[in-house]
Amino acid sequence: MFGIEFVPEEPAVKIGYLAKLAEDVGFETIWITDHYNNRDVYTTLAVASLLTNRVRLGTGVTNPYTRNVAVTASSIGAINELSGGRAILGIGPGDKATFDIMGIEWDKPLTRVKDAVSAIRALLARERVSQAGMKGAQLKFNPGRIPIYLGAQGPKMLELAGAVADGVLINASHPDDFKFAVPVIRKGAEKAGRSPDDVQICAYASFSADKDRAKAANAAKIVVAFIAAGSPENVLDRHGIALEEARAISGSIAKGDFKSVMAGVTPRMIEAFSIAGTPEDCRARADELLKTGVTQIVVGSPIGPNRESAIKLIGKQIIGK
Ligand code: F42
Repeated sequence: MFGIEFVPEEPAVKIGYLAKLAEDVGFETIWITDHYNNRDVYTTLAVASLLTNRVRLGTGVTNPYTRNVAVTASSIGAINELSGGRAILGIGPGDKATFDIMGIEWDKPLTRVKDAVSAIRALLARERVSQAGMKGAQLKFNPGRIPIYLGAQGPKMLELAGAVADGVLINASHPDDFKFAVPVIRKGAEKAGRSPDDVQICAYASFSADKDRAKAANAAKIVVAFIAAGSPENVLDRHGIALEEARAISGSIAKGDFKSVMAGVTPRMIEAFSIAGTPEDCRARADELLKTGVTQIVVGSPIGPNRESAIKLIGKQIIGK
């Protein structure tokens, strides 16, 4: 099964148009990212809801710091109503760098996400909620059933996802990352007395497809550079990437020297941190991921050197195969 990520860096109507295109070519879920400096995630989901008929639509992912959880329950409930029951709530600890700029303290992210999921589930069930700092909050409308997915990377967050979520969105593209993550999620589910098969596992991957392999790889470079620069040492080790190579890219990003950033991205980094290549290459990688226990491949930025033709190409030659 395939999903696709859109970043609301463009007007909601444009994303809605792309969401419809993605639906028409066979994608099953549309995920919209949430960062305060882009367009609002729920406005974008509302437009995408009205322009599509079948796809599921999710926040990919929101967080409990920039939005009060009662407001989140109300917002995703409204999207569920508008879309005829197609909403999914994706929630994670959020992006520390943007919180620092907003003056928001990132205290106890694991605990915060755990409490948020529990409170949102109760709110969506129309209970009166006195947890996660609330004092008797209750929705005045019936939002319907909404699955909750966690955005997770670290082992404790992955285990929590296994214990409490309907699914997990993992920012990774390589089978080795899932060989690590899937057993942790399954252990979390088993410890909580759930069936591990009840947790959907989504590879939220940097993806770039084109008939020309070199063009596809080149389009992925800038996204891969940021992933390499932000990866912890154990993840770099897992993929045989030297810490100095990744640090050199971070240094070039900090200086705004994008020529050096691009020059610093190695073929091994592209292999580790993206699914990039011809439709056949991408399909082969998708099949490898599905074998590790992944249930959904989320096609993330850049999608391809030319986004619209890449969406059509992926529909025809990757999803359709
Ligand atoms: N972030 C956004 O802000 N917007 C997005 O649109 C977005 C999309 C997205 C999609 C998929 C995905 O996987 C991640 C995405 N993210 C997005 C990033 C996400 O919000 C997180 O930043 C990212 O997933 C990293 O989170 P993590 O799973 O690595 O969790 C962090 C908090 C971590 O350090 N986890 C540790 C772990 O092992 O899992 C545990 C830390 C811990 O235990 N902390 C204790 C606690 O109680 O929280 C406190 C410890 C202490 O000493 O205080």
